[in-house]
Amino acid sequence: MVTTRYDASTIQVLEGLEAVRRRPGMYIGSTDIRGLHHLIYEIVDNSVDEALAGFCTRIDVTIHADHSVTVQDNGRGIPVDPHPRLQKSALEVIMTTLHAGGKFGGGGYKVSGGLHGVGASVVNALSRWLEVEVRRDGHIYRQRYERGVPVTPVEVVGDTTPDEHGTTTRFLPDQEIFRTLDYNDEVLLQRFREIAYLTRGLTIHFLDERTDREMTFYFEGGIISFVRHLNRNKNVLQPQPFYVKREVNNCLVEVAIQYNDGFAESTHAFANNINTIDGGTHVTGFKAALTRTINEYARRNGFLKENDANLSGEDVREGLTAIISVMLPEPQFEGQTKGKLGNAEVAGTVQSVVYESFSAYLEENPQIARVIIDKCVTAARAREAARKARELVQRKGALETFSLPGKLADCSERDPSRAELYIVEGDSAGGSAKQARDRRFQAVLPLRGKILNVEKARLDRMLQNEEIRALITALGTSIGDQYDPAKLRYHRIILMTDADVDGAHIRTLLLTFFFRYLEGIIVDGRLFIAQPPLYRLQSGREVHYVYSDAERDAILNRNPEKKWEIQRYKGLGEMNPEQLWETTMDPARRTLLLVTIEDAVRADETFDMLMGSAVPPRRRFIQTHAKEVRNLDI
Ligand code: 28F
Repeated sequence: MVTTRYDASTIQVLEGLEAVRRRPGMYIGSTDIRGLHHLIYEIVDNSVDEALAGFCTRIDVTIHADHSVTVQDNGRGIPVDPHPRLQKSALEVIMTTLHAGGKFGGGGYKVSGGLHGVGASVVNALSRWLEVEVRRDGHIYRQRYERGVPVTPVEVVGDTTPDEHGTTTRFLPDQEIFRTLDYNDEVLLQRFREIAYLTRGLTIHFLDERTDREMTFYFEGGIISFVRHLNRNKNVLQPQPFYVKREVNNCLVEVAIQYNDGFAESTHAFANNINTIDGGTHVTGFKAALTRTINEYARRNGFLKENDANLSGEDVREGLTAIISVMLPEPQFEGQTKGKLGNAEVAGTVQSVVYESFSAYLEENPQIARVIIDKCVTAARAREAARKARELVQRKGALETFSLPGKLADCSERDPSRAELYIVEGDSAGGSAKQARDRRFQAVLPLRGKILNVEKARLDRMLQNEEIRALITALGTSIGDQYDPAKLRYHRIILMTDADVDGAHIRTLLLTFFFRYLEGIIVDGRLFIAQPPLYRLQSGREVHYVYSDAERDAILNRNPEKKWEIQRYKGLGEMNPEQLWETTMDPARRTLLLVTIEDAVRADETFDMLMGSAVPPRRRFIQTHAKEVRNLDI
């Protein structure tokens, strides 16, 4: 400790640091890569607070080769004046006292990082070393800490000019605490992009000196740009997104809405820049206002007759892309992952802001209102039709599992946890798979040609599609909100399609279908992709099945003297049942790719681009990525 006086505040500081280092998970959630990223988010959030207060326009984040991180902002600079009571610089107090420096009081909002603003002192305690440089009042001040303990006083190290101001913090996470110092650029960039969308006009620049990866985020349009980004591959119903920003009883409400002609809802909600993935009162208020506004407008303007039922929340959110962002001084987060906003008063605030502004928007833009209301009314009709179709189908019991589709070659195993279903593209490959399989625990369902493009078809039409009904019946769980995992007849579902463009296309369609209507199967880790071999190499009696060009070259280079017969497999149908079994279906020798939600989301986006109704990007994708499309690896 630098201070000579060993007073109460010094003891409090040491106890605080000790507590943080003893149980870091209490403060930053974990000490794996997520906790490592939280250190960066905490420091960045302090700069974001400066931006929200209106004093910072740029944040630079740099990852250095030595795994230390620098965050720099051009805000006012952390105050350095001596703390009246503690005889220490305000800077040292803020950097070494837990929960110090809370920026409330001045009417400003404090965004809190994923773990709700534990503050820079926690980062300091968990860093091998940390240095802060403050440019303000014409000077450059600096202080250095090691494991949170000051090892220098706050000292003037130079002069600065009035337009060179702000705070720079550089720190090296302590390897005694963190198992890995290997930051993940993608994850960090995703969070910085989100922050830039949520803080219009703020520039966030990222540089990873380990890879020279550099990226700048700046969105003049803020959350308007955010909804445009989410709709980038879709046909939108409004040329400009709807936007409102209003502060009501100390709660800042900001909402952007832009409908597209699809069926999926894509709403993202934030409270103090935290992505509230489990929703909360701000989302409840938003949904209530949207449903009420659209129903009232539809009735007032003759879209709904007297005795028509109200449009449901689901109807009014079909094709909706929306960003809800609220800022409040004392946010309460609930749930295991703290992803849900609990403040009760926010529901009413958001509801009134959205109801008043969106009603006015529809009144002022009758043509846009007509397009939106028409879509909601059509959705209600389709929902009604789907309900009737489902009842009709269920009355006939066709969707129930007792009448399985003819083409399903079922297995004898009755215990789902030991049974697996191969969904095979094309009847020839299907035939080959039926012969190759082990019928005790492997079922095969051949899917003829391109199953219906689920993106375009509404639920009712999809239910009538033969391929889809066969699949739903074979799985046994029903779909969407009727999905019941307990009825799943196979605990491993394996997509086996050709390695060519068509196969990749079918795989994308199937992944989209599972993602949209059977997400539980992906979340439970039960959806896989079979890996058929790309080549068969033979020299004399020696045979190799290889799964990549690299593997092929490795074998050829290892035996340059040998003469190889190389067969490239274009489709599953080129393999005889024995080969299909030993290379792709035998659990002892096959390779299966587990489908994760990220894969499904990527497939959904790729699918959307390839199959969505917005034409240009699809053409661009195929033209510019033509060679990859063959190996569209979803
Ligand atoms: C790289 C990390 O931490 N930037 C920060 C400021 C600016 C002020 C401030 C911070 C404690 C209780 C006020 C300056 N002048 N970047 C950062 N920039 N903290 S952290 O004040 C904290 C004080 O409230 C600041 C006038 N008011 C506030």
